[in-house]
Formats: sequence, C-alpha cells, structure tokens
Amino acid sequence: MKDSIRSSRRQLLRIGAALSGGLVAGRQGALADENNPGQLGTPLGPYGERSPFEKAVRWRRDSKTPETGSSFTPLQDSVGTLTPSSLHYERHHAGIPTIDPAQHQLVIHGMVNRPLSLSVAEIKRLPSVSRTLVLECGGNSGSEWAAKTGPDVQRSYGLASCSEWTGVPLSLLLAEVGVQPGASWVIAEGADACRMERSIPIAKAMDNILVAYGQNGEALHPAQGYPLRLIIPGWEGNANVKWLHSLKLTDQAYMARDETAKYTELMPDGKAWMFAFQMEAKSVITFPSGGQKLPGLGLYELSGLAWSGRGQIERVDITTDGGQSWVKAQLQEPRLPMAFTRFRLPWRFEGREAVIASRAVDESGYVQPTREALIATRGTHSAYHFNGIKLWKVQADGMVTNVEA
Ligand SMILES: Nc1nc2c(c(=O)[nH]1)N[C@H]1C(S)=C(S)[C@@H](COP(=O)(O)O)O[C@H]1N2
Ligand SMILES: [Mo]
Repeated sequence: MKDSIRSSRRQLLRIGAALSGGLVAGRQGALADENNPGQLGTPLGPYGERSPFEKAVRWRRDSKTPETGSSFTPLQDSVGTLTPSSLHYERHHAGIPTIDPAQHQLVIHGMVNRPLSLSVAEIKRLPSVSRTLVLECGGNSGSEWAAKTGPDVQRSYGLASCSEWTGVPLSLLLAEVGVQPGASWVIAEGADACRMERSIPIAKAMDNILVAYGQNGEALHPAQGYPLRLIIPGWEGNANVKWLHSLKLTDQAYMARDETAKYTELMPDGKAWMFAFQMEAKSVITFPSGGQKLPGLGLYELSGLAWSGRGQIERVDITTDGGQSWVKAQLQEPRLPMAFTRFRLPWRFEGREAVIASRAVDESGYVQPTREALIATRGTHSAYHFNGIKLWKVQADGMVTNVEA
C-alpha cells in the first residue's frame, strides 16, 4: 500500500514536470479566484441533472422517420466503464412505445405445460440478479467495413453501451411453465408497433438470459425497453428484445425479418451466415480519437474500452507506431465478463505523426484481428459483426483522424 502511494506520488511529480508548470499555475489561479465569492447555491431537486457545463450527447444518424433509427453513445467523453442510462445508445424500429407497467403483461406460451401471463409487479417479486453487461448492436462499427472508415469513435463505435441490468433469470420462468420435449426455440416479441421478433435457441434461454426491469439502479429507461426487455449476455443487441410482451416456445426458428433480411451476413462463398449471435472480442481507443486535438506536446494517458461476448478481457495491447510494436496496457479491475473493460497507457506525444491502435485478447485466447485479416475471411459484403483493430492517426500538429483522412 505504502509503496503504491509512494510510486503514485513519484508519478504525480513527473506529471507536474510533463505539464511544464501547468499544475502550479492552476493553483495560483484558484487562490486568486475573485469570481466566486461563495454565493448561495440552487435548491435541492427531486431527480438529478448533470452540470450545465457538461455537453456530451448522443449523436443521431439521419433516418427516414424520426421514430426509427439509431443514436450513438459519446464514447469519446465516457470515463470509467459504465454508460449513464441517458447516454445509452438507442436503436428503434418503430419508436419508443409508452407502456403503463400496471397494464403490461408478459405471456409465456407455445410448447409449455402451464402457459403463464405475468404482470410486471409479479415478475419483480421473483428472485432477481444484477449483472453489468455490454449491449452492442450487431451493426456497431459497420462503417469500418468500408474503404473509408468512421471519422470519430462515437459515430463508428457508439452503438455499444454498458449498464448494470437487473432482472429475473429466464431459466426460472421457463422452469415455472414447464418446457415440453422437442421445444428448441424461444420466440421473443416486443410490444412496439413493429412487434419485433427474434428466435433464441433454448440452450441459451436456459443458460444466462435475463428478463430485465432494472438499469443502473432504477427502472429501465423507456428507450431501453421499459418496463421489460431481454438481456442476453454477449449476444448481438438485436436479439435483446425490448418492451417484451411474449415468449413463445417452438420447435423451429421463426425466420423473422430481423434474422433473415437483416442481421444475416453474405459470406465470400455466396452463402448466408445466419443467427450470428455472439459478439467477438473488440476494443477501441477513445482518447485520443478521431476529431480530437491534443493541446500540446508532453504526457498523455491513452485510454479506451475493450469487451468480448465470450467472457473476460485477458489483455489489451497498444501500438503507437502503426502495429510494428505493441505494449501491454493497464486494465481497470474488476474485469467483468462481457462488460466494458477500461484500458490505459501513459504516452508521450513528441509532435511526430503516430498511428495508434488497441488489440484485445479475451479469456478464450481469441485475439482481435486486423481489419485486413477480417476482410480476408469475411469478404466485403458484410454489414454486421465488425471487430477489426481500429487505427487512429495523430498528426504532427496533434489533430486526430482516421487513417484514411
Ligand atoms: N421491441 C424491440 N426490440 C428491440 C429493437 C426494436 O426496435 N424493438 N431494436 C433492437 C436492436 S437492433 C438493438 S441493437 C437493441 C438496442 O437496444 P437499446 O436501444 O436499448 O440500445 O434493441 C433491440 N431490441
Ligand atoms: Mo441492432
């Protein structure tokens, strides 16, 4: 403990030198602060707001109608490992329905012995669990398949967010209804206008899926599926059906729109890759990242996020020379499986162009591939499940762009 205090103090001294007197100047400024005579503050409030000086917002991609489309988490402004619910990415196919939880029911039916209709209050009475998990759209960083990749981390990687979800294990509800022999799929349906449907194999339903009602210590936000949604650890966002009102047990997949026309990949041999549920290991540097500008020379902390649908992040390597050499980043503990893991590495910017990137390795030994390696196996017709290494170029003047700019 003492040693770590001593070494962090040593580091602080070095940082002081690196910022070339900036810390000292700041302290004198604070002592001479005449603009803040200590006025009485604003009154207490019933529900918190962030500081009016904080401006990070979701970025909304243009879409044909205001109700459909996606909005992206501002990962460049995120610190730590959690996404505030108000900045969680959104993906809706028919807008956000307004659902009164007192009127809402979840029906579990089909190939079951005792069909059941449960109110939200009844579900909340059942034994619950909380898990911190990434939710990531299968189309996240889909722009990276193109020759000209995304210009900033929000627009290219912001369809991923990390929350603490609370809910009832789906396995518990299935045990209650009694699954009949031969039932091999669960068809989940949402109560939004598009009645979004996805087919989920029974093995995963019995394993670790949650029927969630909580997000980050309160009820789900309406955009995230209030009052009930599926949370499927490690699987593509689309299968995590929101505004959940029906679970039907069947002996075959439904071949719904979102598992055939969408979220299906055309492979180089002309075959379709369907039900590509699991999200592979992925990482991206969030600082410095596209669109940002380093204010000067000296010491910085490179930082970013890594996650894997297979489990824990084991290691993150960082390059600052375009992939010629790699060093191990520090990982924030605890490294929760299938959650964001924050990585950090001190780095000195000396005014020379640098190409920086991160490479994640997960507990299964899976190594995040280069973009070129991914394209070599998956071809160029893909839209989903991009997890290639993302390069940023720090220009000599400190401006950060994608490598193609
Ligand atoms: N009922 C319903 N569930 C849905 C969707 C939807 O439009 N309707 N969108 C899906 C998609 S494509 C994704 S990526 C995630 C997005 O969840 P979020 O908006 O909470 O981030 O929800 C999935 N579940
Ligand atoms: Mo999605």
